[in-house]
Formats: sequence, C-alpha cells, structure tokens
Amino acid sequence: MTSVLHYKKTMWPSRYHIFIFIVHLSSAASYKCDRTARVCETSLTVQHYLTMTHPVNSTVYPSRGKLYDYRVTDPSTSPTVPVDDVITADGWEAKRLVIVVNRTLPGPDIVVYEGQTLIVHVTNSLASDSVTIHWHGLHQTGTPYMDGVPFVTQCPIAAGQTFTYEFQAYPPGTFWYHSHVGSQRTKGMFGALIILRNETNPIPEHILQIQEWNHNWDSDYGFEMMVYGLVENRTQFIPSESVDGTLFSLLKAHSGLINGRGRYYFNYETGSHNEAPLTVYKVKQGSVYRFRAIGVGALYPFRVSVDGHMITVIESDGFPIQPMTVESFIINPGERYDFTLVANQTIGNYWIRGKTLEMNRVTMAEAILRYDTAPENDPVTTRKDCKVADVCLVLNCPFQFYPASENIKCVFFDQLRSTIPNDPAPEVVEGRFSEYFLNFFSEGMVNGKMFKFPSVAALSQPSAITTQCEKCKGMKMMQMCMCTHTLNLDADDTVQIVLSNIGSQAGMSHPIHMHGHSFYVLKTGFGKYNATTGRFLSQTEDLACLGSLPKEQNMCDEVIWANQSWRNGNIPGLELNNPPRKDTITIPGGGYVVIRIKANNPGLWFLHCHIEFHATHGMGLLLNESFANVPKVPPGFPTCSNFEKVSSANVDSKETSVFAADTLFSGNISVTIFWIVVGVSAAVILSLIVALVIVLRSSRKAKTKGSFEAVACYHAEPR
Ligand SMILES: [Cu+2]
Repeated sequence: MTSVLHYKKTMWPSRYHIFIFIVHLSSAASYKCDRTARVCETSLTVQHYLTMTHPVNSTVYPSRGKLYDYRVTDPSTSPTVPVDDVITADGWEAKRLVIVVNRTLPGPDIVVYEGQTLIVHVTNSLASDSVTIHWHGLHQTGTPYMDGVPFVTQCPIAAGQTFTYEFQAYPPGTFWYHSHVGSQRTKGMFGALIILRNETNPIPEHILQIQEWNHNWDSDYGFEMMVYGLVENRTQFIPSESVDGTLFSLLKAHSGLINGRGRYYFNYETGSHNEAPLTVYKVKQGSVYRFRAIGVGALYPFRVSVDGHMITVIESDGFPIQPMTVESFIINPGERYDFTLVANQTIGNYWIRGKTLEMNRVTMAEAILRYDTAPENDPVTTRKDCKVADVCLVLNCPFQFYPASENIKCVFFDQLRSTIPNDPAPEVVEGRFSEYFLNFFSEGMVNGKMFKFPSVAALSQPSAITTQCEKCKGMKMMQMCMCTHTLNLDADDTVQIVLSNIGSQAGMSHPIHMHGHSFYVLKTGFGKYNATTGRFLSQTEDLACLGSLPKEQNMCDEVIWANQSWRNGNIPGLELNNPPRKDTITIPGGGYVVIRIKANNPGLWFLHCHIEFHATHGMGLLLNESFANVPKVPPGFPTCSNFEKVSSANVDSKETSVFAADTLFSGNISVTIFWIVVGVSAAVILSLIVALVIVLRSSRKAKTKGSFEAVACYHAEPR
C-alpha cells in the first residue's frame, strides 16, 4: 500500500518537465461514411512496419514532444518530422516490428451510421502470416460468416490475398476491429469502429484506445517465457500483484499507450522520461464531450481518470446505461466505456491517466486534455485526492474493495441499469430454458478443455471437422483435453450462463467476450475479501465443484450451484427488469458472473477470454447456436482444408459425423422440420412410383418390350 501512495505522489511529471506536445487526434487515414449513404465501402491493408520510422525521413528520435531525424544533433535548430507519419508507440528508439493496418497504430477509425451496409476489402500484404478481421461487438445477424474468426467463420486470408467483408452496421455504439489470428492484435492490428446513431446534434466526441506496451515482448514471447522460465539478467521474474493481493501476471509492460502514443519512463519517481509525443484531446471551455474508451490491450485492466474532471459513464459495449458519475473506471481488454466530460475548468492542460491495477509495478498510459488557447505544454495537474469526506467512486472493480486507506468505493458493473425501454432479461420458460456453467482457468481452459481451432472453416464445412471433443476420450494430456469445444444451443431458448473463475487455478480476473450477442448481465458474485486491507481471502461459496477435492485443489471441470434450489433461474439478487447489456465482462478471481441471452442469432459464436494469450492457448469455446438455421454462405465463399493426405480408411466417419449431427439436428424445431421434410419427400416419391407403375402397366399393353426396359430401372427385379 505504501508504495502505491508513494507512486501517487511522485510518478507524474513534475514542474521540471514542461514540454511542448503537438499530436493530432485522428489518423488522416480515418474513414467516415456519408450519413445519407446506404452502402459504405473502404479498404484495409495489413502489413509489417516499424515503430519510430518515417517513410521518407528514416529513423527518428523524440525530444520535447517532437520527432527528429536520427542525424540531427541540435533539435532546437532543426526541422521536425511530422508525428502523424510515425508509429511512435512509447518512443523507444530500438524499433519494434509491428503488424498494422494502413501503416498506422491504431489502424484508421471506421465511422459509419446505424443500419448502413459496411463493405471492407482486407488485403493481407504480410509475407507469411494469414490474417482475419473480427468486428468486435457486432452481432452479424444473418451474416455469421463475416465474424472474422479463423477456421470458425471463415478460412484465414493467406499472405497476398484479399477478402471482402460485408455486413450491417448494428448495433450502434463503440466497437473496434482487430485480427483474430494468434497475437496479431497486440502486435498492432486493430482500430476503432464507431456506429453512430441517427440523432440530431450529437455532442462532439473523441476516441480513446488504451493498451499496455512492451518494447520486445508480444503475447507469444510472453507466453513462452512463462511456460519455459522467466529469467532476466540471471534473476527470476516476480509476477505482478493485483490490488487484492492475487497474482496478476508475469507479462511485463514497459509503458502504456493511448491511441498508439505513450512515453517511456526511465524513472517514475523522478518523472524522467524519453519526451515522446502524446495524444492530445482538444476541448473548448464550456462544452460537453463524449469520449469513447476502448480497451485494446493484451492483458492488463487500466483505471482511467482525468485530472480536475469527473467522468460520467453513459454507455458500455454499445448499450446505454443510467449515467453514473465517477472519479474513474476500470477498462479491460475488449471492453468499451463511453463517458461524457464537461470542460468546465480553467483553460489549461490536464492529464488523462490510465494506470494498471498492478501494485508492485507501475504501468501507465497518459494523454493530454487541452483546452482551446491553452499553451502547448505538458500538464502539471494532479490526480483527485480521495478523502474520507470525499470518497472516490471507481466503476467496474474486479474485486470487492480497495484498501480502506485509499478512500475508494467500488461500483460493480451489475449495479448499473439499462436505459433501453422494454428490454428485460429473457424469461425462464419451462422446457425452453438452459443453464450452463463455464469455468475459465488460468492455463487456457474452459471446463478442463483447451480450445483447438479446426483446420477447416467450421461454419461452412461442419462435416469436415476432425477435432471434436469426443476424440479426447482416452487422449487427455495430463488432465487437459485439446479439442474444438462446442456448446449446442437450441433455437430461441433462453440461455443462462454462469461464467466462473474458481478452482485450483483461480487468480486474476478474466474479461470474457461473446461473439454474436450482447448478453444481459444479471449478477456478479465475489469471493470473500478483507474490507480493511482489500485482500482476497477465499473463493465464492455460491458455487461448488464436482469431485472429492475441495474447491481450492479442484480443477473445477464441472461447476454447480452450491445450493441446488438456485437452479432454473432461482438465484437471489438477479436483476431481471433493467439489466445492463454487454459483450465483454470481467469475471472476478474466485467469483462468477451470471449472464443471459436469447438464442435468436443462428451461428457459430466464439466465447473466449480477451486476454490475448489466454485465448490463443485455449481459453474459449464455440456457441453452436441453432446450426440448422444458420444462413448459407454466399456463392463462392472460400473453403479450406488440411493439407495432410488422409486415406479413406483413416477417416473416422462416426466421429466426423458427430459434429455435423449435433449441428444439423441441434434444436427441437429443426428436428420437427426435418421429419416433416422426410415425410413429405417419402409421400411424393411413393406417389411418383405408383403413378409410374400405372403408366407402365398401361403402356405395356400398347408398346414394345424395349421401351418398357428403358424405365425398368425403377424395379428391383433382376433383368
Ligand atoms: Cu483470461
């Protein structure tokens, strides 16, 4: 605790660090569709690039918030290099290889209006990797094959190829696009996707994309280091610790970025840094602004605040909520929070701060809120001092308490209320209600299974899948099974899912993202905490794990309610009238979240942790939603297959058909339709046969034997 208070006093630049920073907010390459257009069309090119590189002026270095050619020895008398043309990241001069869209980090903003058709041509100009683009938060109703998940909704776009996405811009709100292949997202392949409502006089707005940054680690590197030994300078690495005392991660960030810009601090306590340029948000005194914050990072949640200003959160993941005014909010990878800010302070510069929840390290992102006519200087503002008489509200804590000494009160996401009229949670209807328990494990598992992508596009080639979980039987690696883990949902059922984070591997919180839906958040359940120190004490008692071992030693592959009377939706404390909706929700370590959807969007929807290397190493599964009703892919939609030569003798026809059978006959309605079709077909065929027999008998008398033989193939008799 002491260290945090200490950082609070000293980690921000002192008055000795007043530099000039000029950065334009949006990339010049941003795309905004005309309001009157029916169809909006744009192109994205994916390529490798380097940080701190100018396409003409070569290598650059930062000084006093500007960039200079590496040959410049006296910046005060030399021309600057345009900041907009350079991916600065945190200004670290040893260039990092990035994978970016249209040579910018983040990629260009895409801004369209609700209901427009968006067409995006994606060209993969990488030399070797394949890519896809997922449109995070969009429901893709009627176009599940445009969801951008490799080997689930489409074949990945190979190097040199172009794929065209086309879908309806729905729902309206703050979204983003990103690669869904490996760790490309945190190598830089992402950008904002804003779907505007058709409203008159919207307030001016800004986009705030926040992430951690590392000079040489990406998620792949971090994961391998974790698995095979994290030693640096002959010293074992110490994992970072969260506010509640639980271990966070070994993944080390050097800095944080807002809209692709940050700075590297040599020493947080003295405030010395590399003078890299930051993102500047310009505001006019007296005006109100909407900020669209997007968590685009790999792993760490950030607590976001603005010096001298309160934040009023009005929307999350595209769904409006009753406004909640707070000192700060916590945003996880994949989440979005829209907030309004009133520029009601003295004209000047103010820090926008994002700080991770790490207690034994400092990782922070910063940007500048600059009032019109304010000097182009670094702010000298300080963070709000939370006091007993003036407690700070923090929204979306993944734990129950901050230490009492911090004078912070947590507001949990499930305490928010939707402002959408007539949008209650889907009801429990007998026979049409299913409840599932999904336990997310730190090692990359859901209910003891590590998700394995098929080697074909599952949505359009279901019968070619060979990685079903049925094949796991007898093939478990230790206690894990790697397979295409799938949960079948019946059409139009009310589906309740209890997302949990319990068992022997419970620890850090997991932000879980569902494709194809915005679920209703009904309840969050926490473990036990010490209200004074904020330390985590024990896991929730609301859930139990099958097996003989106690929860803390149990893998918790099968979770149930501790009190069986809670089944069928009878859980105390559910908000059913105005629950907030979301597509990414954080499950607290040792706790759970109850969500509901109506299974009314046929498709194959990935449900996964949005911590990048958790997802790439198996923490996810597919919701196989009324597969029989899935819209057909457009003509000519690409297919793909494994290149391995498989003899027909090696094809396990029984197991191959399991997925197809589950998917084709997954719902009661589908089964009914199937039997109706079979019955009608049989009747038609029988009628045809009877008619033919009558015709043949009558013609036999009049025609030759030869002409009879010509149709005799309908008879089973040997000739
Ligand atoms: Cu996770």
